[in-house]
Amino acid sequence: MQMMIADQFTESISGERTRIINPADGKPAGEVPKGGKEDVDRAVMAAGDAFRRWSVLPTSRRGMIFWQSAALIRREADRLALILTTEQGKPLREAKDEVLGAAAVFEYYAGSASLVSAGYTDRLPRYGYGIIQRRPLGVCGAIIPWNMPVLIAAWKIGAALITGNTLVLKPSINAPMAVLAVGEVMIRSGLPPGVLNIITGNGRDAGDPLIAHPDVRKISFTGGIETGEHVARVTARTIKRLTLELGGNDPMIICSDMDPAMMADAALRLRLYNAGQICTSPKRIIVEEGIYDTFTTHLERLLRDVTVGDGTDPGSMMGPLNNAEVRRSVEDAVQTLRDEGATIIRGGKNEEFPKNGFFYNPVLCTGVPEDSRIHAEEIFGPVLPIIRADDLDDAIGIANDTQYGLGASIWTRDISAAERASEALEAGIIWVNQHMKLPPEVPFGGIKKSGFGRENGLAFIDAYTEEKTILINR
Ligand code: TXE
Repeated sequence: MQMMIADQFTESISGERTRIINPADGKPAGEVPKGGKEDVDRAVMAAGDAFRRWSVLPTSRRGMIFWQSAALIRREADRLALILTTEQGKPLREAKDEVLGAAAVFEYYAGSASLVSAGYTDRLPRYGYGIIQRRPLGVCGAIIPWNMPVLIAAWKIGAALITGNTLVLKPSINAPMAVLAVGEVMIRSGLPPGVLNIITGNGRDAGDPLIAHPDVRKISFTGGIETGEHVARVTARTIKRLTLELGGNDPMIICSDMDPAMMADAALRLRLYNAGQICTSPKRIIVEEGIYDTFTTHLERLLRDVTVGDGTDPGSMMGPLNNAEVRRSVEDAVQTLRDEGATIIRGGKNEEFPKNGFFYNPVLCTGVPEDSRIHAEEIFGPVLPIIRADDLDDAIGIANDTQYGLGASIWTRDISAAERASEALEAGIIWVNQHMKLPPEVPFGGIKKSGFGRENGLAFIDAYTEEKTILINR
């Protein structure tokens, strides 16, 4: 796989390449150029050149390229999903969901094209009149993680490009190939050279030069809190705009008026999706006293039958974790829960995994103490900690006791309980009787240490344009 820069496809200046590992067997899944500062400089320059032409195109023309890209992504969804599974690990079914989700995001931005350039005029009797235009920012930068690379890339590409900006995007070195393949589809759909530039490389060599670059006007970052703090410090030096999405520790509150068997099934499916490696995965399951015992009994039974295996095997409900580091952090978190006195129940049918894969059987933790460390730190993997709550107020208190504030869900048939929780829960998005649903029509982003700024919805217009006022004296 090649980088995408002005001349469309190119190798890194150093000529070095990085091997991408298949998390199911530890074998090479492909290789990509190892990008560095010189490549970032070249990409930013190409994006600056392209900006002059791209930013003055009618938005409907930009929209056409997104319609066309979405159609091609849908047509080639199986091919793209296979690339994603072999580098990221998720089951093909989920990879295809993600690829089709990216197509839906491009369709949303194509359809939103007419909203983008709408400025307004104002008659000001003492001053003449004012023309208030919405202008794109210029060259933008995006940095994305490995967990949902295609979908997160689509959010950032869609918003930046439809508003007339050009983009330098750096995917994670743990899953860059499907994003490159989407970029290539966009080129085939008529995207002019230099509008989207994809630099593959690690955070230090390729990420740092991008966030520090003086000609980049905005960074949209999705990743961990520690890296996010670093990005905030570095971008402040050049006064860049910044959007940060730094993960979540989402509570899923289940009230005692719900059917425990149905809820156990929902909790399991949601939490094991993408092997739990999703920012909005329900990471703390808070269950009201009345159904706690029956809920956990059902969950334990369901967990035993979970099939973990290679994502390309249609029988696998869950794939491996993406890399050794994330598996180590999940193992550490489970050990901490054990030390705190929680009961650890191992699920999963399989015990024998390929030696070099990053497999990890799902875990159920009951009897989680209220002051457990899980409230402080998100567990980025297939662990279901079940926390007992006396009543709804107690559940809301536990839910809010975290530095994160990305998403939260409340499951009940009682509309006043749903309303009370929706008001009191501290998160950027609240779901009632659902979780993890992120249609591109609604804004997405967190509060507290989950970050700031919003993606999608109509928020993208403010995030990627700025107003310019022209005041005319008659
Ligand atoms: O994240 P990083 P990683 C959490 C999750 C996970 C942990 C670490 O808990 O276990 O973060 O994951 C780039 N300058 N989330 O290591 O390091 C990096 O190359 C510029 C939650 O993947 O934050 C990658 O492209 N860029 C999260 C991106 O930042 C730098 C999803 C994210 O990497 C950089 C993923 C630097 N100095 C992980 N250093 C969520 N929001 O859901 C790294 N990068």
